This record gives sequence, C-alpha cells and structure tokens, in this order.
Amino acid sequence: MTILVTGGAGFIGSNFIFYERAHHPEDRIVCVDKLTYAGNLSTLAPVLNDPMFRFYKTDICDRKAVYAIFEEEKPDLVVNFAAESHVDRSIENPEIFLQTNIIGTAVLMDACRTFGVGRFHQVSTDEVYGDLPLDRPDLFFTEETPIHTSSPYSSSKAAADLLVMAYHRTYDLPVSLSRCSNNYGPYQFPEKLIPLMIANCLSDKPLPVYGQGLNVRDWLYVEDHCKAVDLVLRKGAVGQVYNIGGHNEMRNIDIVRLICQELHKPESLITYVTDRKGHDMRYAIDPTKIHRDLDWLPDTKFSDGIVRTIRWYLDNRDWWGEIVSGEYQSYYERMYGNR
Ligand code: NAD
Ligand code: TDX
Repeated sequence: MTILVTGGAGFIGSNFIFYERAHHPEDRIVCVDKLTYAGNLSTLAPVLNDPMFRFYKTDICDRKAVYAIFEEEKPDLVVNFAAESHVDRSIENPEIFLQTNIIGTAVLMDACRTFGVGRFHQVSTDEVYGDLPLDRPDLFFTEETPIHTSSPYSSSKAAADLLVMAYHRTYDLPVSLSRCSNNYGPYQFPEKLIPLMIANCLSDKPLPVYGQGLNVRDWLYVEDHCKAVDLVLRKGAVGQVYNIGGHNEMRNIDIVRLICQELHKPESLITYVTDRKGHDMRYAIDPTKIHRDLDWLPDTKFSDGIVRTIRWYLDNRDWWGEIVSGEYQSYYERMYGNR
C-alpha cells in the first residue's frame, strides 16, 4: 500500500512516519509538507534515502500540485496531520489557520474524491470540544460532546471536522476522524509548553507560566498517539470519530516544576505572565470507544515518557538549538517580550 502523510515534517507527523516504517515496512510512505516554520526536513533524515519513502515540499492548499501528487502516487490511504497547530499564533493572526486547516483539508478531500482512496483520516484535537470546569473532575469529553470552540485554532480544526463528516455524508468519502489530547515527546517544536520549558531551563531563562498555571491538560506520549492513528486508519470504522487520550491530567504548574526538578534547576526561574486570551481551563478525554472497539491503550506512563522526552532534548540540542536561534527569536520576543 501507499500511505500519503501530510505534515510529516512536523512533530506528530514525523513520529507517525517513523512508526509506520518500523511497524509496516511493506507500506510506502509519501510525505507532503509545505515546510512552514514548524516543519523541519532534517527531522526526516532517517528516512530520506529510504526507497519506501518519498517527500514532496508542497502546500496542501495548492490544488494543482496536490492533484499532480495524487495522480503520480495513487495513494491507498491518506492521513492529514498538516495544520497550523499553535493556539497562541492563532490568537495573533488567525488567517493562515483558516487557510491551511480548513481549505487545505477540503483540497485534500477533493483529491481523494477525484482519484479514489480507501480512507481519508483527519487528525483532529480534543480542543474542538472546548473546555471543562476545574471543579467537575467527573466530566470528560466523549465523541458525543458538542463542538464548542474557544480559539481561532480550535475553531479552524472544528470547521475541518465538520467538512470531513459532510464529505462522508454527501459524497460517501470513506473518512475517519480522531481527536487526541496534548502530545509530548521527541521533535516537538519548542513553542509548545513542554519543549519550551525544557529549552528555557537548559538556558537558565525565565519559565513563562500563563495565569496561575492551574489549567489542566491530558498528556499523551506521541508514540501512543501514532499507534492509535495507525489503528483507526487500518481498522477503524468509516464515518466514525475516535477520541484518543490516556487519562493523564496534570496542571501546567506541576509539569513545569517537574521539569525543573529533573533538570536540577531552581523553581525561581518560574515567572507568572499574563494569561492567554480565552484560555481553556481543562481538557480530559474519555477514550472508552477506541479501547473497546480497537483494543487501544497507551503503553507509556507519563513518569517514563517525560524523562525520555527530557533526555531526548538533552541529547538533541542541535535539533532545537538551530530552531531557537532563528526566526523563533522574534516570535519569542513578540509573544513574551512585554507579557
Ligand atoms: P506541527 O506544527 O509540529 O506540524 C505541522 C506540520 O504541518 C509542519 O511540518 C508544517 O510544515 C506542516 N504544514 C503546515 N501548513 C501546511 C500546509 N499548508 N501544507 C502542507 N504542510 C503544512 O503540528 P503537530 O503538533 O505535529 O500536530 C499535527 C496535527 O495533530 C495537527 O493537525 C494538530 O491539530 C493535531 N493535534 C496536535 C496535538 C498536539 O498536542 N501537538 C494534539 C492533538 C491534535
Ligand atoms: O509558554 C507557555 N506557558 C504556558 O503556561 C506555553 C507555550 C503554554 N502554556 C500553557 C497553555 C496551556 O494551558 O500550557 C498549556 C499547554 O499549552 P500548549 O503547549 O500551547 O498546548 P495547548 O494550547 O494545550 O494545545 C496543544 O494541544 C492540543 C497543541 O498545541 C494543539 O495543537 C493540540 O490540538
């Protein structure tokens, strides 16, 4: 089979490509990525010379180019990871989020309709459900929870989700959708909480915690997400949504303290800064459906995954050092300079 993976030069997409090469070496992977600030071709170095792998530097919104790739590669399955993925950037400038996350998804599905595929899988997020209150630990997001978004990012992802289900109903496109909680692990861009705190700790820079740091996220090791997407893609039912999460809720401040401890850095580096606009309080996934229907459970405990992740950032300073020394500096100044 040929699997077309978009956004494969980013955090989860690259981990997914490595997962596929390791677990399904008989399948060819075609990666389509625009290489935005978040995409890094060097991440894919281990597979770039693999005869079962091919890379296209292409924008998923470029209809002509996308159709040409489909004509050439005739993918059997398509997985869409490509997205603008950072909430803070979406608050600063929503437009590119609407373009890539909504129009790009529609272009890919039109190509799937035109050339025919066995499955179009959309990688979505728990953020489409909005947030839960901190004082109701009994509440979780199920697949039936209404869409109720907070940020331009989550709204663009929700719009794409609606389009995916509409293409299934209207055109009978064989789609599936997964909504995952917060991922962490190797190759995550250092604008996100965990790698940002690790990178700042290692440079003895202030650790900017939004608000009081009491917001709760449900953390999942990236490889467990990849395993779940692989299962849904191959064995999940057409037209279905699957929530993915490992019941690992933590407050931001506790994550930051843990990183300080692991790196033997003082908690005095922690700096409370102005809160994110529209900041979601708590995300918590109920993963009953994917466990029941596809026998998925996460393999990595947070206590192991976070140590492995910190070790990876320690061992791969070249990878993130290059990132934080480039355009990222002006982003950081804009985002945190006067906060
Ligand atoms: P990321 O920002 O690390 O990577 C996104 C990739 O998409 C980059 O390689 C970028 O170059 C590429 N891309 C962006 N715009 C493109 C375009 N127009 N055409 C082609 N390629 C383009 O993101 P990530 O964290 O790996 O997230 C991947 C997917 O998973 C996203 O759809 C995101 O919404 C979803 N998701 C992420 C998380 C998380 O915690 N990171 C959780 C749930 C769901
Ligand atoms: O500097 C920071 N300080 C801080 O307190 C940053 C970058 C974040 N935070 C807080 C905001 C959130 O409560 O940490 C939490 C996590 O923030 P992010 O890493 O930006 O992730 P989040 O906003 O929760 O969204 C992530 O999970 C769902 C991904 O970025 C999305 O792509 C995914 O859909």
